[in-house]
Amino acid sequence: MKVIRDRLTRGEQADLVQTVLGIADEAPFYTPTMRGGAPFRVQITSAGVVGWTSDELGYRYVREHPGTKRPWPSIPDRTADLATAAATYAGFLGFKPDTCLVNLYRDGSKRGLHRDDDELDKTAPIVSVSLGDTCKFRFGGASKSGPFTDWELRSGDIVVFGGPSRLAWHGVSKILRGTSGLVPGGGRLNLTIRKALA
Ligand code: MD3
Ligand code: FE
Repeated sequence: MKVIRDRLTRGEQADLVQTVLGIADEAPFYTPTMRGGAPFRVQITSAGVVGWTSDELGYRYVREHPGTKRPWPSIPDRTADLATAAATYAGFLGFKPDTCLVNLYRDGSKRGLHRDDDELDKTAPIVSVSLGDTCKFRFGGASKSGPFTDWELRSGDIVVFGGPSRLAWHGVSKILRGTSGLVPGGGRLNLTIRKALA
């Protein structure tokens, strides 16, 4: 795990929020559910060849937005290039993402402890970009029961998870409300840029 603090200026962050809102115009945010029907506390959408989703069939990547049934919008070139540059900086050469999951955390949203295990190519890193309100991020290792380290991820930070950290347990325990006015309507946006297909 490599944390790149303040990777984006405030202006670049604002531009990226507009980019995300453009994605959401074509592929609206929606609330996924667990297999048993319980809703996530996070809203999601995606860009790319495939997008991550969860419903009664479980977690998986799909080629169409579950609501609109249309293909996901492409990953904007500048977003893909930003992720490739961050991966390179962290030592992962040749990262070519095929999906960008966008998580929207409003007041009180969290994301329970989980591992990202649905991607076919586990040798590729995952690049995470934080925008808007600060969050408390909990990062562990191979065991769901810890030990953990707690991090604050702030707007403009980029984190690269690769190698041994790629399958680590992690979650978002809290959003610190009102720490940034960047996201219209408040809260936090997180982009996770991945290679899902082989
Ligand atoms: C560590 N998102 O979308 S980003 C997720 O802030 C997710 O929205 C959180 O966990 C968020 O799956 C955390 C940081 C992150 C993303 C992917 C990881 C950490 C990771 C994959 C492996 C290990
Ligand atoms: Fe995750």
